[in-house]
Amino acid sequence: SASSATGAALRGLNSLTSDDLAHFSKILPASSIISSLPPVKSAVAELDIYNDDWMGKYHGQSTTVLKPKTTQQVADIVKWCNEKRIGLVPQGGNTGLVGGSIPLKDELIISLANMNTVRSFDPISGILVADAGCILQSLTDYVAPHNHIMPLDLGAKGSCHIGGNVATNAGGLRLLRYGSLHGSVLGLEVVLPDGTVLDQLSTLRKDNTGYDLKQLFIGAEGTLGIITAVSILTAPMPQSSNNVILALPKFDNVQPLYKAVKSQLSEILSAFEFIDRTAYDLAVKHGQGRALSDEDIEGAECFVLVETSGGKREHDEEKLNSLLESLMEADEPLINTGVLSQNPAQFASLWALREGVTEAVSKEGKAYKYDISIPLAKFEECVNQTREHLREQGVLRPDAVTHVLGYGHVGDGNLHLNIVAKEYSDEVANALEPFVYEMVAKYRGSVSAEHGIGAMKTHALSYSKDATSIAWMKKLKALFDPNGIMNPGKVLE
Ligand code: FAD
Ligand code: 2HG
Ligand code: ZN
Repeated sequence: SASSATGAALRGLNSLTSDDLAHFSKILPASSIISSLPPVKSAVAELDIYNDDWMGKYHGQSTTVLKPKTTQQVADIVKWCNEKRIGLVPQGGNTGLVGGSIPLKDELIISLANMNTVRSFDPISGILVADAGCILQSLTDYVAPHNHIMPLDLGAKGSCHIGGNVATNAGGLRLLRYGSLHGSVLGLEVVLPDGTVLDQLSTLRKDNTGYDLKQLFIGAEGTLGIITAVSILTAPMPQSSNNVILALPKFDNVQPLYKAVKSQLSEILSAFEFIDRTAYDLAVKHGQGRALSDEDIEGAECFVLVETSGGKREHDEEKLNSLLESLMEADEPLINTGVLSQNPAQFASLWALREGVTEAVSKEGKAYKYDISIPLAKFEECVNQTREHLREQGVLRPDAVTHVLGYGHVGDGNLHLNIVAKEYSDEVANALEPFVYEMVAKYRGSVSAEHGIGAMKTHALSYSKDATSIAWMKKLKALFDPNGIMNPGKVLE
């Protein structure tokens, strides 16, 4: 059960005491400590922001949040925690969707929010070195005047930290074009569980000097160390960007459409994102982007957002227009219509329809989120099978599950299966699991495409990873963190 898993993860760890607080007060100024314990006893209500996750699904009981400003302060805190066997949770923007950033019980929260300075930027190479607590949007704003963009983009950009992005190996909306963080992150600075600082903050594109240790921390979700700085390759800003929303009469057209779009747009294709009709309707209902006209959405079963980014406006528009023409003029058109953005406001509005689904779902109710990799051909089947299964289980009803929807990153084979309920309840959870994980395993898919394992899926890891892999993950964890203080109970049980 969940509580026995929590018990096992926290075994041998100690709760914070006033002695610990007194020690932290020597490392940090009072303004960087939020605690309900004496001698600090500060704004206790403020603790909730750090104890509750973005979805309102996970709730910790931490008594204390520390907000260091320097790597040395992080190192001093971690060293103490290791000696005193105090569990700690690194926290970035707290936008994670798998409960990884929230303590299981009363572990110490270390927020990176005050480590938010850009350390360097080279406009020639595009290499940016920044503190882990820099907000993704602020880094985008920082490199923009130098005609560069961040290699990743996601709906949480206004709150998530670059350190959190790296810790979760966030995918997002640009992965199709710029690849994963395993490629674009060039270096990391990490405070290891014993308080040692691992300085791998390289700014080299090429560096084959043995084991690439930094890769271990990308996607480790704070279980192997605290990332304090990131060196990342940014991309030249495209000179021209366009987007279009395509309305499809049926899901079966998505695959041939993807093939046609890839071959015709070729090097200027920068995103190919999918939302089903339920996702679209929820986005519109909750004011994410402007609704398309009734005529444009008539008979549409799902939608695809295509973005192009290139070097020359006329060239890109010509390609996009001839793509649309060829799609519409085919004997059996793959699309009903295409709505092309005509100006920056429309460009943003079309994106909002896709990017805003998560926000819309959270306004509609309580979300169960399954972030899965499965063959593209199975996207619709998975959503429909889940809905059918919930109907059979008797939970598809106005006071339980209200919506089952699918959207995601087609090019990456990543479906976001969301189930919206009135409340989080055991009844709904038991109807969903292990059903969803068994479905994913049947397709040899992944139970986590991009959001991570966190606290949500530790028990589900074995659906996607074999016993040998999990055993080696555990050995690595024990090697780095023999006392199990670093984000206990996350990723591994
Ligand atoms: P947090 O939520 O604070 O933490 C996430 C995990 O990383 C936790 O386990 C935490 O302990 C660890 N962590 C945080 N900072 C550090 C650090 N400095 N060192 C070590 N460990 C650390 N995810 C995607 O992959 N693609 C998307 O498209 C996407 N879209 C989203 C849209 C919305 C509206 C929301 C709310 C979330 C979305 N997410 C997406 C999920 C989430 O935003 C990402 O996982 C993000 O990268 C988390 O960053 P954060 O700073 O908020 O981390
Ligand atoms: C997205 O692609 C995010 O919009 C969030 O990864 C998905 O909320 C979700 O399930
Ligand atoms: Zn996503």
